[in-house]
Amino acid sequence: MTHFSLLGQAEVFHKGRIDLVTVADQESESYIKEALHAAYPEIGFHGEEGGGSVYDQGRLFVADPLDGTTNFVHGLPLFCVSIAYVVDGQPQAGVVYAPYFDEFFWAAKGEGAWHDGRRIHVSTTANLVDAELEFGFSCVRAGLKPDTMPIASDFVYRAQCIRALGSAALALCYVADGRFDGFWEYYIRPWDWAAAQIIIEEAGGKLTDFRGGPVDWRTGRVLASNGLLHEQMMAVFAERHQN
Ligand code: LIP
Repeated sequence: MTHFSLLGQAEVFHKGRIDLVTVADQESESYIKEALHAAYPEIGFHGEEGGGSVYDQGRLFVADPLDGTTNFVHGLPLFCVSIAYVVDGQPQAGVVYAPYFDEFFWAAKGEGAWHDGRRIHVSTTANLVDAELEFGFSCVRAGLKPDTMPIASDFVYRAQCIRALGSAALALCYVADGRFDGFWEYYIRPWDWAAAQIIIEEAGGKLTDFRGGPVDWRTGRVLASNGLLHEQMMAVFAERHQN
């Protein structure tokens, strides 16, 4: 297993009260942006640290240079780099790499989803009561207070268990390879889910908004599952979002 001397000792700045950025985020994004620009100068770039053009127009690379920054700062090894190639808001290819575990996930449209050279598939869990679900708290950073906790309490009594790992891109890849059965989050940004969307879809799962439609990248309501559980999870949201 790789040793990271930076893990837990990162140089940290605050983007907001609880929104952290480290030198590692910044250097990783500069490196990714420059390398992609050198190879594909005609393709735009949309990154967490430098922002960029809107998500749903033209050809873009969409990157989170360090997803799970708070984990990284606290010395938890659950973090990753996530890069998607997106055309008019539709992810065509995605890569997610978790350096501490040296795990590499990728997918491209029509070519399947892969984890370290092995084809991956979503789980076959068909009932919520047997499902392990993941969620996150992006809404807190955004200064919003949507139904995250009420929904979490709805799921905790219906699923086998719920978890909040702190790296959405990684957790979504865990849905793709069957470690998790489902995922939801309010106000999650495209760099957190774009690469994972194509990985989940190519693994046989679904990534939509809470009603089963395409995710609106501005509001970022993301529901992902193995497909079999999608209707059951949507029903839980429907109960809370009746109006
Ligand atoms: C974070 C995530 C986490 C989510 C956070 C945030 P960052 O990304 O992936 O799971 O809940 O709000 O978006 O800031 O570490 O790249």
